[in-house]
Amino acid sequence: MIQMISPESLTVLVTGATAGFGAAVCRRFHEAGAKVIGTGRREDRLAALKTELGERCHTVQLDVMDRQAVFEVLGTLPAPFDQPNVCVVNAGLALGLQPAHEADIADWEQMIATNINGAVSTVRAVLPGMVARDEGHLVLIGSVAGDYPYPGGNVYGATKAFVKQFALNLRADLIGSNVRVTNIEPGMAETEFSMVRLKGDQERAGKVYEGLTPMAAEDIAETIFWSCTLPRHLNINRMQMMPVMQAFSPFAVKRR
Ligand code: NDP
Ligand code: 8X3
Repeated sequence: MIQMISPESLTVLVTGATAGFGAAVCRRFHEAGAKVIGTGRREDRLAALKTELGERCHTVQLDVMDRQAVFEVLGTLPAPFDQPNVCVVNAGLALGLQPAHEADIADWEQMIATNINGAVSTVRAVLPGMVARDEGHLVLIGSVAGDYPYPGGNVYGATKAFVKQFALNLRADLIGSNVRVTNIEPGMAETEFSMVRLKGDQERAGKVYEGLTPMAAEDIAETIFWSCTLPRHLNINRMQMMPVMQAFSPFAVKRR
């Protein structure tokens, strides 16, 4: 029988824990006995998570776009939360679906600041401790949008392509240590993602998932939980996930 890692031995730091995947990841690990650290910008959501999960949960407000805050907050976590051995680099967003020539450059900059700079800062802040302790697992949240182009995916997809290559390059650097790195690459999952992307337009956001069964945040959380509790000698490099009702299109060809 394979020897799974005991969840009680895990201290799981999650960025973007106030909604969607991040909140579900906190709940999944916590129910299995892990300690969790939930971060995000919305304080009321963090307070609710702390109330729900109690003693084995620490929450702290953190905007991952603020590099100094990332290093300060993650460098001063209180005991017994100060040595995370799992970090789920999840905070992220898509903004807009306009074609590149009509997109808002401020949206592009915010996606880059969050999905790329935020991920890079988070990893750089937690990684030295993991390497020094010779134990840890970085789980980055990429996307199928980092592999497959689609109309309106422009900068969002490019940020997730960065995340994928960053994760793979981290593996290359960390060979010889016991620090694992996994890039989880989901397709359509119903969270607040589309509400954020479509700037609060509930009707359009609802239509994204109309007539199909999308993945749920809990599906992603379960996969992350599984990869993080696998025996220590195993590393899931990349994991691409889609609902059964999503697949690929043929190339678009415009005829005149
Ligand atoms: P949600 O909108 O439900 O959650 C996003 C989370 O990210 C929130 O907790 C939000 O917290 C946090 N966040 C956003 N910006 C920042 C910031 N600057 N600093 C800190 N936290 C931030 O979306 P999902 O759960 O779906 O998305 C989670 C990740 O999964 C993202 O990286 C997304 O790109 C990716 N993804 C989502 C897919 C989907 O279909 N849902 C598919 C593939 C990937 P707050 O606003 O409180 O700061
Ligand atoms: C989000 C998944 O398919 O909406 O990363 O781009 S998709």
